[in-house]
Amino acid sequence: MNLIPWQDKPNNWKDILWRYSANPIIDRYAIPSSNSIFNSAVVEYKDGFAGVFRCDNKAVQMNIFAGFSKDGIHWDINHDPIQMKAGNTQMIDSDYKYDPRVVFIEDRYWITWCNGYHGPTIGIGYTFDFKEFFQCENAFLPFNRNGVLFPKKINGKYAMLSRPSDNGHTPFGDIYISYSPDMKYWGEHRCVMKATNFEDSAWQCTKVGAGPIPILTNDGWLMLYHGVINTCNGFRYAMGAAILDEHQPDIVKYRTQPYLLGPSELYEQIGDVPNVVFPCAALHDSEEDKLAIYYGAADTVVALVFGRLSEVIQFTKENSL
Ligand code: BMA
Repeated sequence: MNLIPWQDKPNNWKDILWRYSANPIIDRYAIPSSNSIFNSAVVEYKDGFAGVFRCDNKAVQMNIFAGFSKDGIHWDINHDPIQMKAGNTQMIDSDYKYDPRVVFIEDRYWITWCNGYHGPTIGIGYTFDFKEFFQCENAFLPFNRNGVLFPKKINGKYAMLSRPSDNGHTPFGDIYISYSPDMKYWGEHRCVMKATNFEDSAWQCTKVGAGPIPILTNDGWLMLYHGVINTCNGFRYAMGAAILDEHQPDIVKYRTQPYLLGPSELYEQIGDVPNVVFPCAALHDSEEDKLAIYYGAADTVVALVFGRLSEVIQFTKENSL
């Protein structure tokens, strides 16, 4: 167990989550080619951390890059994008790659991302060492985004959340779950959670999408997710939490009516796409009751926010829709 990034809650702090005081942790120009680095995923790796980063270049082409860190805060991101080799199929086209998630299951690190194959769908790959990467079959038909694997099999099958979408800036979006015996063929698609009615909880009334890898707790799977409202100035992305049944995760036990994190700092409100917080990864330490969430801010930089796992769960139960 590595020491995950951490800062204590500031005195007199009222919210459930508190931001890292030196946010953002990754600058938009952190590698020579980048226009922006955001919506990225990290995991514990060896005696430190590894990650897969979304770096859009200055032609604003989207791709994913491997990176390493000793403390989870200061990152060395490779200057060249990940080159995939053929995994469980022949090489398939990938016009672009973005919004990665990473999870260790059984013997390797699995990566999902939004893969450009006649429009966005969910790409899957794996690595053992963050040096050599293998690309597998796409999980779904286009169009789909926000593919997020569970960290272990459920009822003997791999499980993945996703959000069917359109080819543009989708004005709708609900979270589904699908199962696979082998990481190649996906089925048993079930609806998990829909966007809300405007009157009930407006910040998540346009679309919702899964964020970090779900975390198993005594109450079920903690699923952090983004919710979107369409305002007169465009979409606004905030983060909420839901708790899904451990054995049948299409059952939503609780779901926050208020958001847990909304775009309110300048680096969240100003950037290439204003008013976006977009979580893609979380590190946790159950014994120490610590949670560190990585999120893209304004589609420009990566930032970090902390919380107590127990407080997030209690808040989710007490403020449920
Ligand atoms: C979504 C994706 C995300 C992005 C968000 C806000 O459709 O493109 O990568 O953060 O829009 O622009």
